[in-house]
Formats: sequence, structure tokens, C-alpha cells
Amino acid sequence: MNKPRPNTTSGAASSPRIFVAGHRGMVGSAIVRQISSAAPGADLVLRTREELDLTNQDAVERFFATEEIDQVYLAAAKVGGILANDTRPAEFILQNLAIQTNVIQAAVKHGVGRLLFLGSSCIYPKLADQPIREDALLTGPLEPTNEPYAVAKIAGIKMCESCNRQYGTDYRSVMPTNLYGENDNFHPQHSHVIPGLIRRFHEAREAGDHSVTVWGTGTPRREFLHVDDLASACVHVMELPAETYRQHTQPMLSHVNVGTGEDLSIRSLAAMVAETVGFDGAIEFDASKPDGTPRKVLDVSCLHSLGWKHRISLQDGLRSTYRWFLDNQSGARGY
Ligand code: GFB
Repeated sequence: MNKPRPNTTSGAASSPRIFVAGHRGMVGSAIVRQISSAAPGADLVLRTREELDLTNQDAVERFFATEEIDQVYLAAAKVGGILANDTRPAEFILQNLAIQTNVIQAAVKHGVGRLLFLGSSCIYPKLADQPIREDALLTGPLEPTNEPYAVAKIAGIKMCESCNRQYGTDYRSVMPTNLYGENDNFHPQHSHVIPGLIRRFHEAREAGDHSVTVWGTGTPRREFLHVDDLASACVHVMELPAETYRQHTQPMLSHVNVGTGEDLSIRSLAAMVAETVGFDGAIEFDASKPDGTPRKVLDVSCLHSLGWKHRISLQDGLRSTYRWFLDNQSGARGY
């Protein structure tokens, strides 16, 4: 099964052949930018959804049988904000389970030694102790608005751990906090909170509206990480020597949190977005919309001990994301 193959982009005699699954999404495209800037000659294998449907088991099997892949970044996923998760639960659990099962199974079968699975901080119990440590996984009930998505992501972690235990693979998992940045989805209903608010405040300013309505009570607290920071963390974790990664994790608990370790209320976030966009009207809250989990901030001490820390402040990240939105508005997803 496992052919000896190069496993890192740095220092290897020959460079590994790297498949970034989901390279047109916000996370996958940031990983491609990160790898390409660190190693301009990197051997990247990229497929659009039209070229390779990851929910199609036969197609995925044929792809791995012919492409001789050494490393996989598994960033392809069905994602969305609180309302999308709450109203389309079947799509979130079915598509995510299909994508990750097909890719992980074919990767094992065709000797991919190293794979990085991207999960989400919503895998943790709704009322987990804060900041949330990796070992809070499976210690309590999940947040109902995104339980199907979270169950799929938990299954992905367990698939990687199980393959490592049974087949000796080196499959790792990162659990990012709430993400934002360039290439995000700006759909008014299905997006996450930052792109949703950037669009709403921007359109209100353009229209000369006197107020903007934000979903929920404004009291939930969230932690936000810029996607370029996430991509840098993903490459960092992927390239760690196997022994270092193993020493910081355990066979049955092999995922690592990725975040800033800092959170703020949605009310404060809305004020920051309004300022970034230049909207100076009133901010109102619609408590009939779901709040979701009351607080979600990650304990990032494991990641720090592995030698990685975030660089982009929320203020800078909001500014650059708004600039990207202005430059790409008509082509942005969700328009
Ligand atoms: O970003 P968001 O959908 O992520 O919502 P979750 C975060 C908070 O912002 C919630 C509030 O309390 C929302 O009620 N909010 C306020 C808004 N205005 C808006 C808006 O215009 N759009 C959105 N989307 N929210 C998701 C999960 O939950 O987090 C996913 O559903 C995933 O599964 C993702 O894990 C990271 O943290 O609530």
C-alpha cells in the first residue's frame, strides 16, 4: 500500500505531488497561494468540480489510480453560515460524508502517505468549556443548527485516526475557527457572518439607508481567523515531521485547533464591519434569527507549541476583505 514517497515540499530530494481538493473555494485557493509562494515549483494537482466530482466514488478512485499523489489537502466541502446549515441539513451531511469518504478511502488504497483533513470548530459540544481544548471532542451534545455538518466533520477526524491506527498512514486534521477573507461567499442568506455583514453594510451605505439589521441578539461570541493565516497554518502542520506531530497529539485524538484564541461579540463585530465599510447609521438586531452556539473560542496552545501563531489582526483582515469585495463584487460568490 504505502510506497516510499517524498512527504514535504521543503528539503525533499524530489518535490511531492500535491492534490489540493477544493482549490476554487476560499480555503483551497488560499492553500494554493500559500504553497505556490513558499515553493514556486511545487507539483500541484488541481481539478475543478466539472473535471472531478468528489462525490462520485468511481471518479475519485480513477483519479487516485492514475495521478500518483503524495499529499492531499482535503479542503473540499459543502460549507455555509448558520441559516444555510439550519435549512439544508441533508446537503451538509450527505455531501461532506461522500467527499471525505471517497477521498480518504482512495488515498489509502493508492498509497498517499500524508493527508490534511480540514474540519471546523463546530465539532465541539455547544456548551464546551472555553477556550475549547482538542479533548472536548465528543464530551457533550452539539449545537443543533449545524449538527449534521459537525457529525460529518467528526467522522472525517475519526476516518483519519482509524486509517493511521490500522494502515500506518500519517493523516492529520486541523479544526479551524470561523474563517473569512478573499474568495468568501457573499450570499445574503447562506454566507457566514462577516461576508454577510460586509455586503449588508455596504449596500446600506450605497442606498443611504439609516439602519442595518443584524441577525440574532448580538450577544454570541465568535473567534475569527483570516483564511491566509489558516492556509499558512495548514502548510505548517502538513510539513511537520511525523514524530513532532505525533508527540503533540495522540492516536485517538489527532486533531489540532487553528485560531487566534481571541473572540468578540457579534455586536462588537458588527460595529467593526460598519466602521470598515464607512456606514454610520444605526445597528439593529433581529432576535427571531438563530444565535447558534453562545460562545466558540479555541484553545490554541497545541498549535503554538507546534511553532505557529496567527499574524493578521481582525481589523486588518476586515479591511483587506472589504477591499477584495469592492474589487471583485460582481464576480464574488453569492452574487
Ligand atoms: O457566521 P455564522 O453563520 O457562524 O454566524 P456560526 C455567527 C453569528 O453571527 C451567529 C450572527 O450568532 C449569527 O446569528 N449573525 C448576525 C449572522 N448577522 C448575520 C448574518 O448576516 N449572517 C450570518 N451568517 N450570521 C457556522 C456553522 O455557525 O459556523 C457552520 O453553521 C460552520 O457549520 C461555521 O461551522 C464556522 O458560528 O454560528
